[in-house]
Amino acid sequence: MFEKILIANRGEIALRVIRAAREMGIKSVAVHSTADADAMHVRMADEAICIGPPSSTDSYLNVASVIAACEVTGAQAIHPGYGFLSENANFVQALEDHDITFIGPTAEHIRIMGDKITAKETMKKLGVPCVPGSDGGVPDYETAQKVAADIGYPVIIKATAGGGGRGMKLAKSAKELENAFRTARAEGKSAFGNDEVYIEKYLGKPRHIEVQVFGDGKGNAVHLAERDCSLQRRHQKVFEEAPGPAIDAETRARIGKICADAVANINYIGAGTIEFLFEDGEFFFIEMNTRLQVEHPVTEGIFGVDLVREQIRVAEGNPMSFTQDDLQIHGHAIEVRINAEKLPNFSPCPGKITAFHAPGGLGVRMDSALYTGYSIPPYYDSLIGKLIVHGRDREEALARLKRALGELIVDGIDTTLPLFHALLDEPAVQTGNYDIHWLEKWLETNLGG
Ligand code: MV4
Repeated sequence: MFEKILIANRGEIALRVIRAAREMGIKSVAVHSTADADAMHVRMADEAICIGPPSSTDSYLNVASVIAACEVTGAQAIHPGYGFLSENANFVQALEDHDITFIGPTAEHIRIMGDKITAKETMKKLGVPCVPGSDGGVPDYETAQKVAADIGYPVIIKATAGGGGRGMKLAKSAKELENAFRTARAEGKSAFGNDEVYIEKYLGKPRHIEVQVFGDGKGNAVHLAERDCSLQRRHQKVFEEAPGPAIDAETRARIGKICADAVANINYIGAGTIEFLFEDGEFFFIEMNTRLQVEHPVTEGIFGVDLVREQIRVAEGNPMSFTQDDLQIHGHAIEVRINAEKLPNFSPCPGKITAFHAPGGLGVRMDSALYTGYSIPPYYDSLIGKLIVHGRDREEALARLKRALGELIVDGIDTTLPLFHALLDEPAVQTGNYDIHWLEKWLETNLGG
């Protein structure tokens, strides 16, 4: 059992991990940059240690500093949260060399899923349905022409080192292919130092459906249903819900089992998310995330489980505390991400919080590291809180969300709060009838941003 763990992160996710650790009787160590000396995670942890200057590269992303903090404080394990070092295979490998446990998957699994071609090949072999496309990398434009003609237009060219929407180019017809192919390559090269690309059939109006999986690293794994995260802007999710309004129980059980079996097969350990595009009743694998995700609370809401506690348990070598049969869905959960951004352009809006009040009451959870008097530093991402609601059904969850949004007070800065009041009045949001392009089209019509 761990006595002390270090959290290599900041903000609401650092609090999330500290809370789970405290409930388990585990001491927590916060790390922080000089810009975060007054941050809530520093106050809430049992110990805190400064690891560098404001820039993430020199602090939260600095492997040597994080490891040194672990050695100085005697923490036995590191929880990476999301972002920062959470999917960095070299970091995980370095921890092994220092006998520090990484609370997350192995370096090997992170590496496999980080390379999108290898991830897709692996998933295909494991029986997970994938988007039709090239078998592996496409070495040159001549091959690209053959592959694209074979699949049929439109096609999308993706950088193997990309992901999350980076390094993708659409070719609607053969005359757009050369430019798309060369641009995707160049972007892969400059952004990730890897110019390998692959080609897929382009799906025009899919939903983003992601299946939560969890493994014990010993060949046992479960799924915790899916989240619909289709409401995104520039590949940033803004509204997520579970279960997916377009997925019926039979479909859920079928894709869930495929995903759980796949990760059991590779002895996956910890939390993972298998991302799909879902169109016309069919699932197409696109990527796997080997971390706990921002939107994990909606899954926790409908299953009543603590995913961070489970991550810590399996990292200690314990079994998961539930089996697939123990996992039953109760009701519906929705999360909205509140950012320190000014509408209509979503421009970052750091500054001093003159008043903060979190909503409460039945079925309401607010994960935020804000407090009245706190100054949001300009160096990190703009997420300032996640409001998560749970109801007996989707309708109740929506009504609760509207009520809770009305209680939230964040004074002193601009936030994306007004966006959610407007979205909740939209029939498409009320009925769950949206795809991955709905939000951007809506923003264009309604905000002109
Ligand atoms: C696609 C696609 C259409 N067809 N792949 C964007 C993020 C990355 N995870 C995958 N992405 C896409 N891949 C094929 N074959 C459309 C997208 C996409 C998207 C996916 C999920 C959520 C929002 C999106 C917004 C634009 C494009």
